[in-house]
Amino acid sequence: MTLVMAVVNVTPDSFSDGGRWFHPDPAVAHARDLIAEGAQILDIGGESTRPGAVRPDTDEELRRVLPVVSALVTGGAAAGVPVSVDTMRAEVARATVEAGATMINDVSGGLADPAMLDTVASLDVDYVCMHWRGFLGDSNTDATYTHVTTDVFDELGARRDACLAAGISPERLILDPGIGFSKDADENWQLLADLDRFVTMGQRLLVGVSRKRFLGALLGGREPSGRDDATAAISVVCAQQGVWAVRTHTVRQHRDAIAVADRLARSRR
Ligand code: PMM
Repeated sequence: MTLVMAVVNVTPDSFSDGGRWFHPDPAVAHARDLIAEGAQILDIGGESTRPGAVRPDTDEELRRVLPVVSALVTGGAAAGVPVSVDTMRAEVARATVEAGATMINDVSGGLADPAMLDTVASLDVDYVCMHWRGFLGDSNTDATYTHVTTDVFDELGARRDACLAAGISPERLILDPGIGFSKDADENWQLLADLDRFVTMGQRLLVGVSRKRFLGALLGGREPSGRDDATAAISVVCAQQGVWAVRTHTVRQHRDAIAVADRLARSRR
């Protein structure tokens, strides 16, 4: 059954919940709430991927995420729920895995830090490799596609090969088409319509659409916090397509949506 990975952004500037959980204590309290709702993985992030966001330096990123990871794992607040860290930096990956994280979620698919793939291979933890064309808002980042699904499929396939060549085991590797990253609304919908192609790549698949801008556009410009029901509708689609996990800001409605999709699938069999 599709799992729910719940987002804990420890950033001052994330697009949908920026600043709310910036300090370790509220971030840990928020993580506890997400666990109480049924989160099956926690994803702790110290860097916003928002277009034009100023990157924290490595020390600042570590100051944000390490205390939260430690409180969750060593301090026991995660209550056994696996902790993932959303980072593009090998140094942050190493330090947080040493603090107990068991998954690294890299939105750059190893492209932002040349040391990332070797580091993850040596740490022997789960690794989310997302399709990425470059930093959002950077004029060098190419966001044009001939056919979005074919292009993302081919480029993600090349990153999968790079991960495997670096020694990351296929069982450890999770792929993500990177919805909303250098893709416009039509391209995001096309990728979601073609999820079955990504499932055939043979790796576990993660999809993150939670509260993203293309949902705001669909809903007449609604604010991020009003996009959770539409996100849950996509969780149903993901469950029906055999997606391994969805990355979301809330939990309960996604767990419920996935339970419905799963129950229906059992009656169809
Ligand atoms: N999206 C965001 C951040 N991290 N990680 C993965 N694997 N996939 C995503 O789609 C993804 C991600 C941006 O959303 P946020 O700022 O709300 O965390």
